[in-house]
Amino acid sequence: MKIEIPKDHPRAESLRLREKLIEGFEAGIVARAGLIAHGRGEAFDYLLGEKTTPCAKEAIKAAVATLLIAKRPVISVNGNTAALTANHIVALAEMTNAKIEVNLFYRTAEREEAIKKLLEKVGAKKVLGVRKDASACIPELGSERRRVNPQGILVADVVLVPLEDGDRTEALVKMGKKVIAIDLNPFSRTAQKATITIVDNVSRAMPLLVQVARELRNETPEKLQQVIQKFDNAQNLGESINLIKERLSQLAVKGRFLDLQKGETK
Ligand code: PTJ
Repeated sequence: MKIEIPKDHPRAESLRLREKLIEGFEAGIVARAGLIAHGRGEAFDYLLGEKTTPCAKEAIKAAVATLLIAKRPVISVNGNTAALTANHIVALAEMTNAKIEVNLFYRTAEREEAIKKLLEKVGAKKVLGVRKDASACIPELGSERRRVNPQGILVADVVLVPLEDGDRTEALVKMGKKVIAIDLNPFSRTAQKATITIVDNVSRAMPLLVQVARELRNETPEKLQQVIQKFDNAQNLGESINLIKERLSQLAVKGRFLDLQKGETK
């Protein structure tokens, strides 16, 4: 059943994302657990104010510089990310010369194919990681995420992992790769273990990554290195956590709750 979301509904955007995920689930793209994972993300998004924070913007800039400087960048795609932002995955891959690889925790041949088809429909020329194409293995990883393409994630120097579970991030970092994670939960293992963590909703972060890639793509490698060197992931994560802490303190002040929802934080 598809519902009509009133444009003036105070939570219209959040409802629209839910509908996208439900449609993705019905189309065989999103895993059942993906709907639950989105709920956890929503809770953190609520605490962050449901907008891209200044520290997320900084992380996005460092992430783009890292992707542009990479020799073998790969964007790893799971069910939720495909359902929420397929066209931006393709645009970012084009802009940064990255490969696109399907990598699923709840891997089935049907879901791999459905995600590949969706990405191709929005312009992807090549999608790695489907069926026998994922013939290599990430060492020390038990889950289905260990299956990777020998010319893709296995040999990548930079991997963008929007919406992830922590094991693989840790394993990829151990293999010497730079991992860029997008995760609304700054406390998650993924967020804590990644090289660069973008604490934002993938539905907002992906279009911004594309926009910043358009801005930075003609910069010199020296300038891109400067952007990367200026960025400190631990400090940036700390800032996201502090932001949540401050918002919670403000929310606890009587009468401020609705003002904060409108974004009036002063
Ligand atoms: O498509 P598959 O088979 O690879 O499965 C994907 C899921 C998401 C089910 C799988 O990776 C999983 O179980 O993930 P976790 O361990 O629940 O972690 C998901 C993380 O993403 C959590 O920390 C959430 O807070 C965060 N998250 C959820 N929705 C969003 C998000 N972060 C950014 N944007 C979102 N929209």
